[in-house]
Amino acid sequence: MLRDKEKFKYLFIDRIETMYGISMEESTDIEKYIALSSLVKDHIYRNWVNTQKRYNDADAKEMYYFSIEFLPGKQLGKNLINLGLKSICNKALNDLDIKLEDLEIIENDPALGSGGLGRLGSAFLDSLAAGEYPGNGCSIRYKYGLFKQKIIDGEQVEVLDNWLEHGNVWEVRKPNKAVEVKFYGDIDFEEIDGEMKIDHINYETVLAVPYDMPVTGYKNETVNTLRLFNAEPIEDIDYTLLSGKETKLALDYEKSVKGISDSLYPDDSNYEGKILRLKQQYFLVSAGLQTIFKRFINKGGKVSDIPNKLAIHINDTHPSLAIPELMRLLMDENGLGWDEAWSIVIKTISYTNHTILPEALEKWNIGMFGEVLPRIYMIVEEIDKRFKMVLIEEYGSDSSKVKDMAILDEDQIHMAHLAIIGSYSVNGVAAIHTEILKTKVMSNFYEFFPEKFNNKTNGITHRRWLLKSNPSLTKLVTESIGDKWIKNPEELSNLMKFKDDSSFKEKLMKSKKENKILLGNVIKDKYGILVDEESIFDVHVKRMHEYKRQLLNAFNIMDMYFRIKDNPDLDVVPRTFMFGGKAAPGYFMAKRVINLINTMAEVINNDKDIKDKIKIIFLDGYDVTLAERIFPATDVSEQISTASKEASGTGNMKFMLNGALTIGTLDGANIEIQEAVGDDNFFKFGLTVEEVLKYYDSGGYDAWEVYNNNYNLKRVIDSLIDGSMFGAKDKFKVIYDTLLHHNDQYFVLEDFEEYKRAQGEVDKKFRDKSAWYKSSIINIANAGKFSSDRTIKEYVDDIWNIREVSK
Ligand code: 26W
Repeated sequence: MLRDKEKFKYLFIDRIETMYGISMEESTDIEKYIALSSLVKDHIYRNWVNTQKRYNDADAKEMYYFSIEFLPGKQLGKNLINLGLKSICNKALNDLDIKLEDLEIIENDPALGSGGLGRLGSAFLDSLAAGEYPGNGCSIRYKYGLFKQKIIDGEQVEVLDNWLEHGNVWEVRKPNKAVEVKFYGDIDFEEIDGEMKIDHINYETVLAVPYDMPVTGYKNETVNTLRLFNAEPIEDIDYTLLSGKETKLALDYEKSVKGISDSLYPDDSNYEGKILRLKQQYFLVSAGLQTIFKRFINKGGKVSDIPNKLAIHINDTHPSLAIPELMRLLMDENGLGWDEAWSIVIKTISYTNHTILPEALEKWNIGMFGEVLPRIYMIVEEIDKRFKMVLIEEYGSDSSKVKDMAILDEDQIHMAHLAIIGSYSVNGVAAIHTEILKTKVMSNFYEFFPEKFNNKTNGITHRRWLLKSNPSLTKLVTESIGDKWIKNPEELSNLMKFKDDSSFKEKLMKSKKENKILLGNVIKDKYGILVDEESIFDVHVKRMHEYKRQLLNAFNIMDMYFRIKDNPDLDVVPRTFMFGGKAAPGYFMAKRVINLINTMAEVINNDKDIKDKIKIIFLDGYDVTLAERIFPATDVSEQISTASKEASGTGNMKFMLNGALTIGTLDGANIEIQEAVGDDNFFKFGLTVEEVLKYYDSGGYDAWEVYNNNYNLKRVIDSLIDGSMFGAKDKFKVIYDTLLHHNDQYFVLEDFEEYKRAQGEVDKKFRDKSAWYKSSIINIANAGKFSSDRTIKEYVDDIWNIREVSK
């Protein structure tokens, strides 16, 4: 149908006419975008129905990936590529004087996530569909995504992200699949012919209405589902019939219900025990499991067969209430006994941990939890009681392990403990991270459940981060090694034969330059700043957090600035330093660092003595779509977290795939990237994980000492308060104090000199284009193993035990 240009043009024009009753010429870009997407959607929906049918016919085991966040990015471009319709669509629209990218801009990024965890979930769904695996996503249809970031007077300002302003053409509402989720109320016990009957009464009901989005596979006819739940009142309320008091009650009810799927919590590393967040988590798991259960039973599934037919994965602890909720469904709604139910749960649910930051680990207050979720609390209490019995059996009642591994301790519910106890698999997201879980953070659990712990190093979908977002490099790679790499990314290793090929290097340099010019145009249009594409594009984009050390990067730039002020003829390769990333609205220090970077940019970008040797840009509103512009244009990828703090990182993999060289600590997946490309092709520096953990365990780090023994560093730190750079005294005193008076928790001062050395090596190597692009080729060639296709294959084989179901 759509594979013929003339047919495509006819159907597109016809769709605008039939959708809006206007001619194509009269239509706006929004109407053109919606018409085009709805045309593509029809194609997808047919495959969607057939895929479901295929899974049913094959009686396939299906996996459901529960995540409080997903970051899918724009869908039109990706779907056109996956359907193999991109070029025909381009040609058809060109004939009609329409530029596809002008329509793609219309689509809003579904910003239903805050960072790495959400984006990883979306990469996994893409790789599951590409692999023809029956794997689906489950989350919340937030009305407002993660806030939009504006920088005003150098400060972050949060703006509501109304991503549904044009609706969401890709979703389909399924009211007939809606289910009820119960909050509050009381639990009633009733003895009926010897059986203890549990009854939940006086509860508040919220209707969970699914909105399904198709997840297309690459050039196969597989279409999986991302199900997003919307919270709605149980029935429409006719206020005209209500008294004053009733009206107030009804208004409160409606408000509290709608609030559940209103907006995503913007914090990505700091747990806040907010009731609404707890209601969101239970809303997600109860709605998700109820709809999955109903479908399973309707298909004739036997409850006892659930572990063989369903795999439920929880993306961090945020959906870990799936464990007690599945127990409730099995016992209260399917009449199973505790042991039978438990044996099903611990063979069905698996868990991934994404962070070791203590402040990110969820611990709900027992009082609040019990009030909001009375029945679930009873079940959690019983799980805790029974596990304590097992531990006492094993270690004796006075063992500290009993308390250390408890789910309920003091007045808190330790969600990570519940997740580990209730899952058959517990994985970290990079080799070093999993080691730290085993030896440090969860060592008691590893000793008790060694068989559950495994590593699954993260990955990225190369289809979005190369094929879609870097067409010039894609063309060069495919011309050189064919296009098998798209379905099998390890094929990229065939590029190694070009690492000393000067004509290939020429072409790669040309592609990089093209992408740098494209990004330069975006920066000129948006900020009016001219960037030199011959300069080193040195990029630091990720959430703002002290452990990610945007501050260390800033200090090195300030030092460079002072050294050029000392000696304006200082021979440095011009650098364009780019920063991007949102700070959680309540994260004061992260916001100070955003302000520092913007204030530095103001001073340095306009300082004549610097003669454009340094340019600093803070790219506001960092999201998936902006990232697609940035990675292809980057020379240096900043992965400089304090060793042991970054569980994996995934931006590091996207930069590598686009031929950027990494300057980084041996932290998270940086270690595996460095192992893959070798010392010569990775600028490593800084304390190792062992050294950092030793300092944390046995102290011995004195920030003042480092400060006092390093003139350049001292000058930089002093400029935070002495006005030498920012005029005003004490402009960044809070940063100064945190480093010196709170002993620099993230070792920014300790790693400064090493980082500076590594940046010196970057400068030196960049001058030798042949050497630089040899390393660039080696990075691209070794990026295949960091595809989420490899990661998903490991999850599928080692954890979920699902099989591909191809046409
Ligand atoms: C309770 C608040 C909260 C919200 C989100 C705490 C923690 C999170 C996420 C787990 C934070 C996150 O996104 N972690 C990142 O996950 C990526 C995917 O595995 C990793 O690559 C990053 O290293 C990790 O920081």
